[in-house]
Amino acid sequence: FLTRPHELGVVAVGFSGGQCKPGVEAAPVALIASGLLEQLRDDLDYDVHYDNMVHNYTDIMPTSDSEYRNMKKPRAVSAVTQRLSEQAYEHAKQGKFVLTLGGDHSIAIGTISGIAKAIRERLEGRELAVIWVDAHADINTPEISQSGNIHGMPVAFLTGLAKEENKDIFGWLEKEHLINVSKLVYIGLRDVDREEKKLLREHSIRAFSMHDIDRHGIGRVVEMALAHIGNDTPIHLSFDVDALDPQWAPSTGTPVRGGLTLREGDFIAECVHQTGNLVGMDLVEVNPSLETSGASDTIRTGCSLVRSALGDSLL
Ligand code: Z70
Ligand code: MN
Ligand code: MN
Ligand code: MN
Repeated sequence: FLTRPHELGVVAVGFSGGQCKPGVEAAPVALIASGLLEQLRDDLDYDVHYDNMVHNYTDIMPTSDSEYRNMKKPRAVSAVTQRLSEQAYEHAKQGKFVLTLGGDHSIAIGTISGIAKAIRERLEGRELAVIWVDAHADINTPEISQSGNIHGMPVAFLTGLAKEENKDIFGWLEKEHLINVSKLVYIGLRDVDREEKKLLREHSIRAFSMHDIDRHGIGRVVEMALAHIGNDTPIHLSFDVDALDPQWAPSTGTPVRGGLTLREGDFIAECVHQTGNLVGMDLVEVNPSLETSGASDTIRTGCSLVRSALGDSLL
């Protein structure tokens, strides 16, 4: 009842302005060229609604974009995510599953805000839960960020921990776009900034690090994550490919050793699919121009994660 089961809206976002390494904007083309959408259509029977374009939003790029509150390219990231928010909202409002291929992780400001708003409208005020699978927490506020890169801040803006009045710099985010910190769960963390750890503690945010996965096993961790969210809650899966060990996903901007295996990543996605409550997914931070010898492996990994979240490999 949360989505029309086999209607899939795909948004390809060729955007890299949330961080400093070029190349991540080429991921959607690489993922699609490797046959991902045909697999979803032919093997998994989705009715794929895709506008056949990779959006780079050049028409709305600001001409000047100086740093603001320590954020790099704040106007560009704000404009892109605002437009993406509207695209995700349109798909989700029609009950389609929203699959977004990034791009860097700043784009989650757009996808999650749009889907959260559509879910509130469609399901009488219900709140969207988010499972954030990542080596990083991406919850820096502009002031505590060490890098100024907005891909390290999306969760802060989406939860309202970071706020800004200026409409051109995320001031377009309204209450209906935001998610509740109590409905946010992390899996895979292993490279979290000191000030981010403080925020996670202060707001009692449920987070499963690699240490927790080593201790309990991935099966128990996913069970606990889903129990925290609760039954009958619409779920968005925001999957940063750097959650996986560089062995499986070397071509990403910030690889961190000691990550998830491919099977652990797929297992998370499969279990979230099995709830029947998944309404959207982001796949982000695939950068085919880094570690070029591993680019095809990283793309394969990304495709596998998406297929798993959409119900592949379950008998
Ligand atoms: C750091 C920051 C980050 C991805 C790096 C890193 C954030 N916490 N996220 N790579 N995908 O810059 O805020
Ligand atoms: Mn259709
Ligand atoms: Mn990351
Ligand atoms: Mn991330």
